[in-house]
Amino acid sequence: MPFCEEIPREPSRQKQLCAVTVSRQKFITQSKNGHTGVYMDHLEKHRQAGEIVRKVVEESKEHINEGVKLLDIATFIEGKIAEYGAEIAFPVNISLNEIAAHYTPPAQDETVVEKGDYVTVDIGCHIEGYIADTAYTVKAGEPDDDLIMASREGLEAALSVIRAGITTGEIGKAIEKVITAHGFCPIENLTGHGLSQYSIHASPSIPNFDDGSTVRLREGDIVAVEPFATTGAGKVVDDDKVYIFSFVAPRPLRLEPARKLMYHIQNTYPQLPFAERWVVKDKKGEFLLRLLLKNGTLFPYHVLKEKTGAPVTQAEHSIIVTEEGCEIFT
Ligand SMILES: [Co+2]
Repeated sequence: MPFCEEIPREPSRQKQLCAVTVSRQKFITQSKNGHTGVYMDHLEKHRQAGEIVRKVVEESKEHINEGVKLLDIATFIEGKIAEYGAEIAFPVNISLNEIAAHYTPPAQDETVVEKGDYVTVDIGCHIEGYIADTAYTVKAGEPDDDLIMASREGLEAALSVIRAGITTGEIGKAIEKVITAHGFCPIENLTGHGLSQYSIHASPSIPNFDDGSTVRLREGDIVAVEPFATTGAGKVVDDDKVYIFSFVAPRPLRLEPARKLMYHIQNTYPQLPFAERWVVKDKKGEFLLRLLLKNGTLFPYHVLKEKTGAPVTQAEHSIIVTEEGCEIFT
């Protein structure tokens, strides 16, 4: 699931960024002493999550056909994650055509896939907070086309240049080169991101074009790389609709049922994003959820659509940066 650069990071997220630095230091100290046990255990959990998400990706592809409801695809994917013994890291994003990300069907969604739709599926699962994040696009009822190949080859190009010491700007350059060679634009305000325990949007950001960034990847960094390609202008904008939220902090609420919902969310989804349909099933519930959004209890992940309404495709893998290259674990 991408990070949208125009979304400001609220304080709770900044705190999580500090945790990344801490775990990195731990890695460095421990590897110098030859005691990588604790950290390797974390990598093992990322890998386990990766293995599960890989299986879910393969099985979900067969499930995406014309006439199938987005809601059924979402239920299938989220059900499989649980069945294979992982937890959901974020609501499965199922984005059609000009929608780039952050769409997940609400409880009453009747939308069905139509022939020729670009269907972008972004899936994340975790083992004890260690996340695997991956995405793909298919064209319903049709073979993969050039726009799908552009984001996929952009991802391959990025993964082929990544190693410890590379700047994130150089990664973006590799992605941009491939996508523009296809005659398309990368989405400039969506980025890949670091993954830390129970945090899907940790530093560093991985741009999808050469933004000149001189931030360098380090051995042991865990990042999700996710190029987006479009026939449009290469920028996404917020739609009014929001179906994915995350908990920020408890706030005063007068309405008893709204307070109950707030405590339920705080207890069940204290860190990772959740879907509207996981917590409310009807209009009354939706109203309560909007109250929580308005008073700052929740952070909204707005549906992101391409500025000009042009179709978008995505490809994503999560990796561990190594001295010589990277290990793809999704
Ligand atoms: Co992601």
